[in-house]
Amino acid sequence: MESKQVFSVCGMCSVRCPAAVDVVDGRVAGVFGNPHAAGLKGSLCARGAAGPGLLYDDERPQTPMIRTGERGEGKWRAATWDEALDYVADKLKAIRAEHGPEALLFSDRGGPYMDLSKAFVRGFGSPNYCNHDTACARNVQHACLSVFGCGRKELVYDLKNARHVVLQTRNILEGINVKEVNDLLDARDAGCKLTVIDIRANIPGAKADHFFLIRPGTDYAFNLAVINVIVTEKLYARKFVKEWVKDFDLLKEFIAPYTPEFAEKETGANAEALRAFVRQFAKAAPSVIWHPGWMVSRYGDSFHVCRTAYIINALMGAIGAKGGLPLSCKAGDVGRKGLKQLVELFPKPEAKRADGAGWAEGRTHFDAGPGLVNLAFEAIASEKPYPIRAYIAHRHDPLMAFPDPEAVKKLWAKLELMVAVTFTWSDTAWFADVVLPMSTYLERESLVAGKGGLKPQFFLRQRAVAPRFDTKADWEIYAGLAKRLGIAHLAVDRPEELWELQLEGTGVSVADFAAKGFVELAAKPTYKPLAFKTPSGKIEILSEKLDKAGVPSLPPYASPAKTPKDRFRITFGRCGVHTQGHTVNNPLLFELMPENVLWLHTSRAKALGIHDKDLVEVSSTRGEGGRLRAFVTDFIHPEAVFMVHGFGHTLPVESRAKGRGVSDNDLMPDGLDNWDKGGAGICMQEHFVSVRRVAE
Ligand SMILES: Nc1nc2c(c(=O)[nH]1)N[C@H]1C(S)=C(S)[C@@H](COP(=O)(O)OP(=O)(O)OC[C@H]3O[C@@H](n4cnc5c(=O)[nH]c(N)nc54)[C@H](O)[C@@H]3O)O[C@H]1N2
Ligand SMILES: Nc1nc2c(c(=O)[nH]1)N[C@H]1C(S)=C(S)[C@@H](COP(=O)(O)OP(=O)(O)OC[C@H]3O[C@@H](n4cnc5c(=O)[nH]c(N)nc54)[C@H](O)[C@@H]3O)O[C@H]1N2
Ligand code: SF4
Ligand SMILES: [Mo]
Repeated sequence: MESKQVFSVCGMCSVRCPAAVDVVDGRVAGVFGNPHAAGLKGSLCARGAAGPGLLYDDERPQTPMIRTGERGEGKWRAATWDEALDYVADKLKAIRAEHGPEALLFSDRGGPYMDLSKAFVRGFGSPNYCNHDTACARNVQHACLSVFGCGRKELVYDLKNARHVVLQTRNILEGINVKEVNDLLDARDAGCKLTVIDIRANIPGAKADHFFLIRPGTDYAFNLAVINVIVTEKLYARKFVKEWVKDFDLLKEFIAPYTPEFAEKETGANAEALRAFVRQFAKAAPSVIWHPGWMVSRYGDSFHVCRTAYIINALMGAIGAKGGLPLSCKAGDVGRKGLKQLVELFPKPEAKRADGAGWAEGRTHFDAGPGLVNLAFEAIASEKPYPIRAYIAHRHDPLMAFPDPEAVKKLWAKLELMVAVTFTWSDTAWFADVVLPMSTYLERESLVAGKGGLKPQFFLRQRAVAPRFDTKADWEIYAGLAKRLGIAHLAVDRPEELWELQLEGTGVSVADFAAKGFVELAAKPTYKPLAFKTPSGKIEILSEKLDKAGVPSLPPYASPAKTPKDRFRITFGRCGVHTQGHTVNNPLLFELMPENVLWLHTSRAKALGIHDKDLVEVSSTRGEGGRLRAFVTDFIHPEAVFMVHGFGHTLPVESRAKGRGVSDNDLMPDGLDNWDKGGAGICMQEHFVSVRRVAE
């Protein structure tokens, strides 16, 4: 028996926890937390442990596939890699010759390895690199940029040292990041208080000191009332505010009408309970964290909910504080040199972004880096500002991640080439012209990645086992295309060529990763001194950039649309044992949770004659929807129904997931058109559904 341990990086969700893989006789025997990564305590989450379920599942694309029938019809022929890469490269060349390189759109899930995708797109000559984030955290990102002048990941959640944590639209024990969960639980053991604001009792809510079950869509009213209490009772960090917060007097004036009594009418949260909570919260300052949220593509004012969350942190003096939100350090902040960015090996493309991010009217305040992919889809259809004819979806499933998949397909109609690079089947891969199957993370190595934080580091994923099928690593796929398209630097034969390029001048060599799988760039945590990249160099409550784009920095509160009497507002979230839609067919995780259920309030269920576990039909205003079991509970707001996202699969190649549960995306007709002009997130919870009991 031959056994070894290989350092990898978990690939079961985008968090990318450091992993260690036990390999026995060439088979993966188990996947664990990297024992050298302190925050993990040796463990991954259930999904991380289910990695072998992905690796040893035969129901994933095993070889390149080229479509033979209509798009989405499911008729394929297997192809060799040479054939498939030639096919894609030839089409790309023809499209580039006719329409210019900007006719390529590329969307990426994002994460620590995006430098490779970005470099490929720029090497091809296109400005149209996008990530998935308008369906996730764009509102948080843009809120952070507007208040502090930096991206959301440049602020660390120092949960381990926190004294009071507030989770608003943040299901930290199910929307998991293992280190964050461990840090929060350690802080709780040391007496840290926890407050949860949600529309239902999620798992953190069940463990909280203060739990506010509020009316869906009223978080902005809640936060304005919190600021009102902080200001009127002078609970803010006076010295910090004086030194760092610009426009405090205007904020003071603005929040005057938004008393806790006002908020109680909107949110349903008891005014005195809110006051008591805010007083306790302020006592723990500056070691407090008001989490600005993660998946907040929910409402027309979610951007402002995130902005007020950040403003509350600033008023508490938590920005930069231990146990609050200290500034993340990069290599340069601890006297080291950062990784060489592959994308910077190529010149910046001449054409402007097709989605208008950063330049078009009303879009000047948006971060041009990863753009706005749904608006790029609109550009495919409108051909404005120019035609887009090729689309590569890399590790991205827009047909499961955006509302109204049929509407998304229509926007894609003018594409002459559509490619999916993926390791499982997905609705998007099924609709593509070419599927390029990527090896699972256990069968591939990846670029060196950098991670900021209090102790910045570089980490490296090694291949644990050989690919089971005819699949390739991402660097191999893009090297294959780069060779055919004449993109220098990426046309490599070995991963070491890229690693050495990335590590040049950093003082770190590939061999340095052998000991632990990562290399720490600093021995101790560094709490960086404050500095903000806003125009004033301060924390800005009023943003000139927003103003110029016609977005008010402090809009008056507007009550959410009334839920029609016989309908419910659709709400959704995660569960601990699945990642989005792509683990439902994983045999191990499917066994733990094969389908989703529909949460609805006892009083509403009674009126509809629905009992717990009854089969019900949920339908959108346009009539789409499906059937699932009811979960009748007192612990959800009566106006809402809730379901876990990612179910309702229909593909014949996913025998387990097929036909189980309902997809929330199908309940959001024309949902792509409704996006937040301030933060660019899609407003996915601005839809109403009806529910009825059906016969078994
Ligand atoms: N209605 C509704 N829509 C939502 C959400 C919701 O809750 N409700 N959640 C939103 C959120 S928070 C997000 S982040 C998005 C997520 O949606 P997406 O951005 O599409 O991301 P994933 O579902 O994580 O992965 C997409 C595809 O990439 C494949 N994949 C995963 N990992 C890898 C990899 O390492 N390599 C390769 N090549 N392929 C990989 C998966 O098999 C899957 O098919 O959806 C958003 N959309
Ligand atoms: N297990 C697991 N972990 C994951 C993921 C996964 O798929 N599975 N995905 C990862 C990704 S990509 C992301 S973005 C994060 C997501 O992490 P989170 O954003 O924390 O997760 P969610 O469960 O989508 O939503 C958080 C909470 O918002 C609540 N909510 C809904 N509407 C409202 C409202 O109007 N007001 C308030 N206050 N609350 C509301 C929901 O009930 C839910 O409890 O998780 C990451 N980690
Ligand atoms: S949170 Fe879980 S699934 Fe995500 S990377 Fe970490 S261990 Fe893997
Ligand atoms: Mo997300």
